[in-house]
Amino acid sequence: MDAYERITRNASEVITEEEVRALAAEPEGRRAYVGYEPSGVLHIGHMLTANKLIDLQEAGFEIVVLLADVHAYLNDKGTFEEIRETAERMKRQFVAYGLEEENTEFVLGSEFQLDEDYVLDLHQIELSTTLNRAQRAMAEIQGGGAAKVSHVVYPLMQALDVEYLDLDLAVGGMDQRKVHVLHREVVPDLGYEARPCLHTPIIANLDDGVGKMSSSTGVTISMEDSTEAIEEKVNAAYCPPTRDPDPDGEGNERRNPVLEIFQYHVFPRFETVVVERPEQYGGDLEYDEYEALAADLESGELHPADAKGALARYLDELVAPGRAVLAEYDGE
Ligand code: IYR
Repeated sequence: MDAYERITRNASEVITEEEVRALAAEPEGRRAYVGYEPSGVLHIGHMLTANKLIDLQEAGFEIVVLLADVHAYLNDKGTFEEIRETAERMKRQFVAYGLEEENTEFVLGSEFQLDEDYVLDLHQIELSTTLNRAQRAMAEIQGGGAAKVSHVVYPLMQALDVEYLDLDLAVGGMDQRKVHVLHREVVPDLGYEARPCLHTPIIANLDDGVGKMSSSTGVTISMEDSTEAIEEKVNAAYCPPTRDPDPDGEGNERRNPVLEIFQYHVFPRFETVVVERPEQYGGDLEYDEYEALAADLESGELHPADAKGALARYLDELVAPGRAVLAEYDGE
């Protein structure tokens, strides 16, 4: 796999391909980041962008993880003290998940977002951005309730972070794309260069394959889950024997979340995937790539129940180190 393929594998979108190709041509020492609002427990959404950071690390990039404490505060996620404490917990789970501490720079937003230069740049963007534009950028990020002034400041700060952290690439889920596009439009007016962006997919809801899996609205997998909880959730998941359960759905409304998790979580982290089966049902199956597993599910060679058994096992392996970190906090 060449650097460009590794950097962009499993991505939903890159802006722009030409700019990302230029980075891939000389990846050593380039800096890429994802920002996260600190939350006590990592879930499968955090793990998906973290997989991309691991790809980038393998391609030679330096990785910055922004623990966006000020952003979480503006998005009404608690008091500043609570958020700070959660940030440390989140950092330890990322390290347990596989982002090596010595190769990853963890930065708190408050370390630079309260500096005079940053705040004055922020006010300049506020002057040139309409309320409507900022609100649209936040549509998929904002928590429930009426929009507050804080919610329109939030995306403008995110647009500035890329410059202040001296980054070459901004990474995020597809829910971040409007903020990243805003960044590309507004920072040139401040004399800064707009940076390329890469967006990862959002996995479908586990129980029905519709919409997006989210900790706030439905079943999700998180580092808090026990082995049994993971088995239960995966066994109850929607998994028809097809990649495309809704061929007529506009924008593919109903999807197969079990296959998506194999594609975006399991295959990027494990060289071979073994589906255990009793001899009487044909014995174990082994896969080196997602496509082969998906094809077997579609042909009937691989039964959804067996696929789910394997998925639960691999997810449990991915979650186990973070679960151990959380257990330490519980023991305190
Ligand atoms: N908006 C993100 C958090 C965030 C991301 C980046 I990239 C920043 O520069 C700042 C904040 C979220 O929804 O979690």
